[in-house]
Amino acid sequence: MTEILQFPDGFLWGGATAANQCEGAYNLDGRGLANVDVVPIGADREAIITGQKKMFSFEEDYFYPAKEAIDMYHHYKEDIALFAEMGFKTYRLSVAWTRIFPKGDETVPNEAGLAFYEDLFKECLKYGIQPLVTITHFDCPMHLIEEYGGWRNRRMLDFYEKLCRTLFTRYKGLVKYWLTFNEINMILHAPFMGAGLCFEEGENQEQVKYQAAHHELVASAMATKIAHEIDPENKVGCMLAAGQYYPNTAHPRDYWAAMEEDRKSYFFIDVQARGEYPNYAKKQWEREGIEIQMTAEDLDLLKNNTVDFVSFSYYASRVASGDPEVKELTAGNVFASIKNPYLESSEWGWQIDPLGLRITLNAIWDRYQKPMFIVENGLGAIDTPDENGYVADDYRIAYLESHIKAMRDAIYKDGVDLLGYTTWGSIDLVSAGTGEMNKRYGFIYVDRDNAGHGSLKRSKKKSFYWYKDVIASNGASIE
Ligand code: P53
Repeated sequence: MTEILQFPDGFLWGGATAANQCEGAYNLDGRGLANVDVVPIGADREAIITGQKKMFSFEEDYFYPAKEAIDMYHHYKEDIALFAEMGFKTYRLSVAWTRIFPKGDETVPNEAGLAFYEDLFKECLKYGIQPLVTITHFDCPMHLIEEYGGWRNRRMLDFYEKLCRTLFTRYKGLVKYWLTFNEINMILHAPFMGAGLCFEEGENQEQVKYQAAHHELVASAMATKIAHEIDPENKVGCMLAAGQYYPNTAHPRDYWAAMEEDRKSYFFIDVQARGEYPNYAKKQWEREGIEIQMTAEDLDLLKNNTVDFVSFSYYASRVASGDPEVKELTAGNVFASIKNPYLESSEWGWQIDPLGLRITLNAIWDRYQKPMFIVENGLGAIDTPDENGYVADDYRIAYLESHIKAMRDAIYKDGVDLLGYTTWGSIDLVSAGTGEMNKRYGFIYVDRDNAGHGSLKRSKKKSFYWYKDVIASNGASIE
């Protein structure tokens, strides 16, 4: 039997970005301040994004890369034209909440913000590019954090509902694919970035995180309901930072540890895709004395408004051990993982595992039987451009090629249902984890460094031409 090389008809190839990592223009046209603006590059970043160190405004001696980022706010026409040149079928982006509701609790939205995205979506559609919109990609208005404590507060449901209604109404007919919360499980690992949570001394942090998670889960179900009411054509997805855990050895306790780690993440999708809290979570809360305030209406909303598809990011698989003596962790990732001796690592210590993508696709498919969408995948690497800004990024091509093959195997050999694939950071942008600019993922190089110097000039890398062929051949150029 000859192998099929082409992806299914209508497969949505594209790329992904997030507002705070590329737009810049943090204070223009009425935009308010958000958590993602006040996270600096450098040694304190981790303590800040995890909610252990409080930084609610700009402080001296810090550099805040999101303020200007790659200034896509002023370059979006040029950037979308480059995406179109590669043949993108879809472009995943997020809206900045604070462009639309600068403080978060206003009753009337900021027209300048709404007009900006309307124009951006129309620019995409001009080229036949479907926008895939993340409603919140780690951003939360600072006012909602200072006044209400971020997602720990139930009132966030009203503010988020207002945002969603505004978006679904204004962009009806322009946007069909929506994601409610980027990497919703990030709330457990980087709670200030994930949900605007900063902890008080002596507070039960697990309790706060799971209460905030409940609010986000209900908000997500509510958004799904409203999206369907406003336009039955709308498709709403959840979004998980995925990457299956492997047991460190065949010892049963290691398998158990891997299962428990996976459940920490699948917990969220179990609720969003199946509509109910899983028993293992209820039991865990009971054991740990965690009490979540929830109403009967909340549970009804969750039950009756599950997502249309399951999207996720995949960069690496992970390893868990039940042996307290085993501690060698991989570097540079908010997800703690034991080092896997069978895998190569990126320059940031993320382990490269294309078969792990096939494994993850199968695990998610087996669990939910809902269409899936890979909305982030890619290699963060140091690029060295020549004098024309050209980068011969064969390492990136090799990474993406092996992952695309794994996807193809999952589709044709395993029968999973996959809607599309958007690579992360299709244009170089600021790293969420580290705030660096030189951790690059793009097909398009942007002249800017970690300290904010550079002309912001865009140039095409070798991978740009490679991806263009992939899309034009619907995957068949990869043998
Ligand atoms: P950066 C950690 C682990 C998995 C996904 O990450 C993560 C993170 C955060 O560091 O986040 C997603 O930029 C996220 C993007 C982010 C991308 O992965 O640290 O949705 O915003 O940029 C890559 O290399």
